[in-house]
Amino acid sequence: MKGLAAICLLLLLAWPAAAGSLEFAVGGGPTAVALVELNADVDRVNAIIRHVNDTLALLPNVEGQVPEMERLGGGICLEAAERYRLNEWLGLGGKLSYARAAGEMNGQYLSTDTSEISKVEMAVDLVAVGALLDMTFDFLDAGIILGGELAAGYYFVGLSHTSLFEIPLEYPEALSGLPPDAQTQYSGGGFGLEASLSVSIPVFAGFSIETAVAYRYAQASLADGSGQRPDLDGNGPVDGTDLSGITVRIGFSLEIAIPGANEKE
Ligand SMILES: [Ca+2]
Repeated sequence: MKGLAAICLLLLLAWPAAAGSLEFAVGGGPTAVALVELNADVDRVNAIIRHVNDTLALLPNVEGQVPEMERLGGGICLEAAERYRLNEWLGLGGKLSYARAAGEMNGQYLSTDTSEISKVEMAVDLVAVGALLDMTFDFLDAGIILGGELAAGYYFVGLSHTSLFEIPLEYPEALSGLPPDAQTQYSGGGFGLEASLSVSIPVFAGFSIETAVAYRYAQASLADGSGQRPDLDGNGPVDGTDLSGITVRIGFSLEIAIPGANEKE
């Protein structure tokens, strides 16, 4: 972090002397988000569902099976960047990114004697918005351009969690440790780093199509209005929210020469 800040400062000091242009870039694509601890909760929720399903399947007066919860982690990421091109090789700027990962499950059991319905539902929706400073560098121009990017900044995270676990009265024993009924919003965030490799294909002067693979390392901490951390399974709150993962993105960039600055090339 400190090293990157020092480099950014040096580049800023060099800024007035440099020839340049402005670059705008937008892109998007699939992203994987680790969410290790939340997924451990999801696994335990699924273990409870399997246990309840198996137990109720043996009872003649209860019908229905509840599906397992989707694991969290696959989603989409969108981003928009604006950079100052110091020269042909180096750009410096900032970007905003938006990533979302969600999972849900719902099902029900029917008690055939009483027509009572017991609902089991869960939905988790995570949105992360990153505000990052970034540095791009092109290291090979052979018609197509190979480049890289380093970025550092803060991710703002919102997580909504709804959960309902109704167990039919016919269930043979008292069932403890059920996921808590919830309708909770968590928010928070954390610092992160991103590194990517890209391939740009110039389409016409100043306009390129770019595809990139990026790795993000970020750890966020989340809490609800009363300071409670997320707990999907009722087995204790998670310590952190691991936003790390890989994004594959495709997009385009537009480069505009700044009037008065020396022409690039
Ligand atoms: Ca938990």
